[in-house]
Amino acid sequence: DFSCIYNKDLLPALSGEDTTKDFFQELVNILLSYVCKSFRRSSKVLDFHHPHQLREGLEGFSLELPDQPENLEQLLVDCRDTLKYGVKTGHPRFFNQLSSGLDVIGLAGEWLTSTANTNMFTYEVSPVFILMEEVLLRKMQEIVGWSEEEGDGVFCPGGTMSNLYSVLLARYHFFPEVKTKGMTALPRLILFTSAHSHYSVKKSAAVLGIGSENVVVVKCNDRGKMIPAELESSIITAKDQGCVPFYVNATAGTTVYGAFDPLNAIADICESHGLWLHVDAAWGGGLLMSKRHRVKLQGIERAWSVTWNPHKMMGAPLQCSAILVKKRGLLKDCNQMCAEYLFQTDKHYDTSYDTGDKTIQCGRHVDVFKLWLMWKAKGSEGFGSQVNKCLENAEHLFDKLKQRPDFELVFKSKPEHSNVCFWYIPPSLRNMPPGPERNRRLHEVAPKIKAKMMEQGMAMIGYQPLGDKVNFFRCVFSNPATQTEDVDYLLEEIASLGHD
Ligand code: ABU
Repeated sequence: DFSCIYNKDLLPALSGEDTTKDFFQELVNILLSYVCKSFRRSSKVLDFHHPHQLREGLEGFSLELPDQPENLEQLLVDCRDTLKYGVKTGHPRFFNQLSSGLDVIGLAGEWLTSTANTNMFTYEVSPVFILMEEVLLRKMQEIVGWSEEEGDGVFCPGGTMSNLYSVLLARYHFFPEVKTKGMTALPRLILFTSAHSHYSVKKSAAVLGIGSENVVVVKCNDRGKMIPAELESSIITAKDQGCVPFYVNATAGTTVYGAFDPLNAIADICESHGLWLHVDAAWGGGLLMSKRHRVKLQGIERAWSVTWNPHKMMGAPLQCSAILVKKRGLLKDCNQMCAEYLFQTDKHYDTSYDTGDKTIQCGRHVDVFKLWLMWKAKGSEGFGSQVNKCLENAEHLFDKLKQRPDFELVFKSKPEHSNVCFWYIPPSLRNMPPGPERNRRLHEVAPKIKAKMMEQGMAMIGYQPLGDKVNFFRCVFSNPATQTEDVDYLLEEIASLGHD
């Protein structure tokens, strides 16, 4: 019973050691119980409440901050409630996001990371983690296919930041004067990305002062892949207009369709026009770990930079995202500010390991330890099997959908990644001819089913419209806990919630 014990009784209080151990023991019990529940199919994925309900406080769970300290018993109750009203993203029936799953070793790594509570900017405060980052980046560069003489990189907070780095570095590579003189010293720059690519490319252009209107959106085929001929003609048009193309983003695993752009054809165009090629493999990068599927990223070795998020397909706990850069030294030249209070050059060790000055952050979270530990636990081959299993689940879903008259696939070909996109067609729409009225009604189906599904809490899946396609479900698999029985369950759940 911790009802008479307070924060002041824990370490660093004198004789606080036993109380601290007891408190942590209790907390670990709460966390372990949550971990076990996350894998149990009989438990809910979520216990949904509207924001105003949670804000007002549920069953004594108050978000308000007190003036006087509360006892540790209350804090443990708060910890339990925080997990209770959250979403179990490790549940085998959570299909909502590209990042899902609860990797036990990864979680252990995250716990250790928080315990160490250090900063990735200098070797002097993070000696082991800095070297682990170097080892991981080298391994990932090798898997991408770069030579030993090439390659640099950092782990940063998510794929959007990784993509932002790529635009920043490309601009600096061609126009180093931008670092001191700013955009006024530069011509009108243009970058290219496909219609199915992630919105972070446009966001990067906006953040970096290039302007989102200077991002040319290249057409895709029906499958969501960039059409190389369209890219080439867009580049020529931009040049004819007096603009300066400098950067092309190709996507390896688009967010919604899971499509892979034809990297070699795009690399040929970039080479002939002298443009920086970035490959956004935030989602698809994990397939490089699979002997069976890595062929889908053929040509990635020709990229100048690569985004790869191990927190997606490799199941590392959030966050874990790398920007890999082929040209060594560029990150440092582009971002270095030489703050003397932190990056002294007269330290007694090799200060090239003070990697913080390569980044656009100052303080940087340790994102590497959990991935390093997972890699030790699974080996590269273990990651490969994990990826294969997720894609097998996607194929199972695809096969089931093909057989069922109450569902319709958004595209008929086999999924390349683990994304499967489909509509549920309620009985009232099944015999309706295609046209605006059917589209209007079909557009309302997925949000209604999802709302009911969230209220019931037994599964979770995302939906979106895309181009001329009205709202459809996107099921993605990145959780190794998911089995084909969960896929079958999902279809039955959608059909029963959506039946009118
Ligand atoms: N950064 C893309 C993540 C999107 C998703 O999980 O659906």
